[in-house]
Amino acid sequence: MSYNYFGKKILILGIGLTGISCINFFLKKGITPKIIDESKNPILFMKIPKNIQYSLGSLEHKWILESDLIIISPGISTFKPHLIKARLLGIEIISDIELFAREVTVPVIAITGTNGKSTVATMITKIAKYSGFHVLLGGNIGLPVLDILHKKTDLYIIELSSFQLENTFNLKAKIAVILNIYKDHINRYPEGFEQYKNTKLSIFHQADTCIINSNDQLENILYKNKKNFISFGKKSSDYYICSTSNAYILCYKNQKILNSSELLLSGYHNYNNVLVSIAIADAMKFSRKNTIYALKKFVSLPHRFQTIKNENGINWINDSKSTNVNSTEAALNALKIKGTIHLLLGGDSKSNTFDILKTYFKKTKIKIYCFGKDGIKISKVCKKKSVYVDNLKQAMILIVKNVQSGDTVLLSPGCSSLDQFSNFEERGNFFIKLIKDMT
Ligand code: UMA
Ligand code: ADP
Repeated sequence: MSYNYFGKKILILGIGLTGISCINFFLKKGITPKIIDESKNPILFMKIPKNIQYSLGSLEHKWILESDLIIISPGISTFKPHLIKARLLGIEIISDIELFAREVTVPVIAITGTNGKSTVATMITKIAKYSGFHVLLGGNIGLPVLDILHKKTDLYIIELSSFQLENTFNLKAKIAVILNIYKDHINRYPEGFEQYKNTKLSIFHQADTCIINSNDQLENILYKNKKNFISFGKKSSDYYICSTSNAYILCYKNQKILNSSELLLSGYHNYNNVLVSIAIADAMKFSRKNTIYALKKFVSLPHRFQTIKNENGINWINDSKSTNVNSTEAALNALKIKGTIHLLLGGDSKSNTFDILKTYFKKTKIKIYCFGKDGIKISKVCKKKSVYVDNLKQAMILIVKNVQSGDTVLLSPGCSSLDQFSNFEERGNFFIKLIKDMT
């Protein structure tokens, strides 16, 4: 089906990376959209091309009800009352991913999940490159998909957040993957976790092959919809992990593929990421030899369980990309140490709770330094072992006084950084600077 945008009044919501990529998409077609943003001072304001009409300061603008087609940036909730009204009046609201999906002509691997998206999307990109494919990676990882549409490539690998899937209806992925579904972004979904889960599941609607985590129990849904699927995770899955006394073995059916000791990555969550990357690579029919070669060379992306310094018996780990409690849990499970863990936890919890860490906190030698917007709330999970401080720097002052050889200091905040930083990179880089300045 070909889509014609000529003669339509097109409005873009959000002057961020997505909004700017949408303007350029339409300008290339000879169509001039309008754009609005709630902020009076959007960071990318200077990127708006000349002759584009814009409005700043509010999204409740008369242009909304005057438009035929609205493209919404992922950071903007689609459940705002005036957008619900627009939809009820028949105004079409779609994502940039939908625009991409309508035009893409080469195969797409689409990856979503609560945690691990960027890691797995990058792993599979590296594997595809080693396998001789020309491949482009984009989406939630930081490069809008419209900026890579119609570029020369054999394959697209796109990382998708639930926000991006919300208004996407025609994505026909060759392979679609849901890495895991944990409670996150609860503040965004009026109907709660089920709505978040169903949004993630929509990635499978028109996919050729679906890859699922057997811990998420999606098999029945896929059987019912006669979907072609591959599972990873539990022992009964197609791809699974066996433990031995000193390592983990990654397996497919009864075949051993890789020993975790051969990897540069550490942590069970990362072995799962490697496992699912093997499943994707196999489904793409990439040679196993290239796949294993690429995976053995793979190192953590910055800010994902990344060792910054290991000196005087003290290990300093930056896991600033941990923006929900499940990623903190994964980081803690990856630590096998005799000394004390000094955990930096806090920021904006996005209405999530931290109770799943209670048992772990009880049985572990741990000191918890809670900071930021929800620091006080989080410190109540394990009052005895927690202190509340206003910010990361104050936490580090205490840690530097307390830390001993054999200990690990872990920033795995389990929260969004936006209460005190512009993004997780800024938070992680500030932590790295504090380590350098204070130790
Ligand atoms: N804005 C409003 N009203 C709102 C929210 C935002 O007007 O209620 C405006 C802001 O003032 C700003 C603009 O919208 O000017 C920003 O739009 P955006 O928040 O959608 O951000 P983009 O710059 O377009 O980046 C988006 C993704 N951001 C979000 O989903 C929040 C980027 O993911 C993604 O890399 C980029 O598109 C390219 O596809 C970032 C992210 O934090 C990394 N993602 C979340 C996550 O990983 O947890 C989902
Ligand atoms: P995403 O793109 O989904 O945010 P990242 O690969 O950037 O995922 O990792 C985000 C956080 O989640 C980091 O703290 C990382 O250590 C953690 N993480 C990565 N993979 C997993 C996984 N499979 N399960 C749980 N946590 C994970």
